[in-house]
Amino acid sequence: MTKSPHYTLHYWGGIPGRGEFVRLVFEFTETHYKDPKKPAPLLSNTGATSHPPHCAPPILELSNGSYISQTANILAYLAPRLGLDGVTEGMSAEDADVRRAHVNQLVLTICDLNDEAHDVHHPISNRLYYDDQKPEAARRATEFRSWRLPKFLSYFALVLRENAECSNASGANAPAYPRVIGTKTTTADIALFHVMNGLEHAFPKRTAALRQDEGLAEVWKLVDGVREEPTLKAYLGSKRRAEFGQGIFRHYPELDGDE
Ligand SMILES: N[C@@H](CCC(=O)N[C@@H](CS)C(=O)NCC(=O)O)C(=O)O
Repeated sequence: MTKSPHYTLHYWGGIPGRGEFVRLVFEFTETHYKDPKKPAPLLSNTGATSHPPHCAPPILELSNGSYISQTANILAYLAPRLGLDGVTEGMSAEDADVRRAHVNQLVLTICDLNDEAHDVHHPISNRLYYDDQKPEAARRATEFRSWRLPKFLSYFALVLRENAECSNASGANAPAYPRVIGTKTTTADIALFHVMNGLEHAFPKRTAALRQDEGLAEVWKLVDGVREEPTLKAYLGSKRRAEFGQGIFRHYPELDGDE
C-alpha cells in the first residue's frame, strides 16, 4: 500500500503571514499538515534542508525529506496534488500545462498585491520599525489606496467577468460563486480570498468603499463565497487561525481612508 504524503509547513508563529496561503490550501482540502512554527533552523543552511538552501519562509517539507520555498512555488507544487490546479477530466496534457501556468500566473499576481500591501507600512526597509518610516508609509498608503489597490481589484474583476467557462455554466455545473479560472476552486481563488481578507483588516475604510463599486462586485462575491466554504469557515473560527496582528496586513488607522 502506498503511504499518503505528509507535509510540514515551516513558518513563523503568531501571525498568518505568507504561510497562510499554504495553510488555507491544506485547510480547504482537509489535508493533514504539521505546523511547528520554528523555521529559523532551516534558513540558509543546506545541512538542515539539503540543496538548495532557503532564503525565507514559508518552507514546505515533503514526505521524502525535500524542502521547497517561495509561496507561489509551494502552491504550484500542491495545486495538482490537492485537485486545486483547475485541470479537468479530458483535458489534453498541453491544455493542462497551460491551465496550471494560468493558475500560477494569477497566484503570482496575488502575491504581488500581498507584497505591496506589506510595503505600505514598511516602504523603506523591513529592518526598521514602522515608527521609523511613518512619513514614507503615509505617502505610500495614499498611492496604494488610490491607485494600486483599485488597479489590482479591477484586474481581478476583469479576470472573473471574462471567465466564460464559469459564467456560462448552468444547472448542476453552475458554481455558487465566481472562480478566477474554470468552475472549480483553485489555489488562486483561495489566495485571492486571503489577500482580500487581509486588506479588509488593514484598510477597513478603503475596502468598505470599494465594496460599493459595482465594477468590482465579482471580486467580493468570490471573497464571500470562499469565506463560507465549510472547511475554511471552521478553520477561520478556530484557535489555529492566528490574528493578523503585526504581520503583513496591519491596521494603522492613519494609513486607511475611504479613498
Ligand atoms: N517571495 C517570498 C518572500 C518570503 C518572505 O519575505 N518571507 C518573510 C515572512 S512572510 C520572511 O521571513 N522574510 C525574511 C527575509 O526576507 O529576510 C515568498 O513569497 O515566499
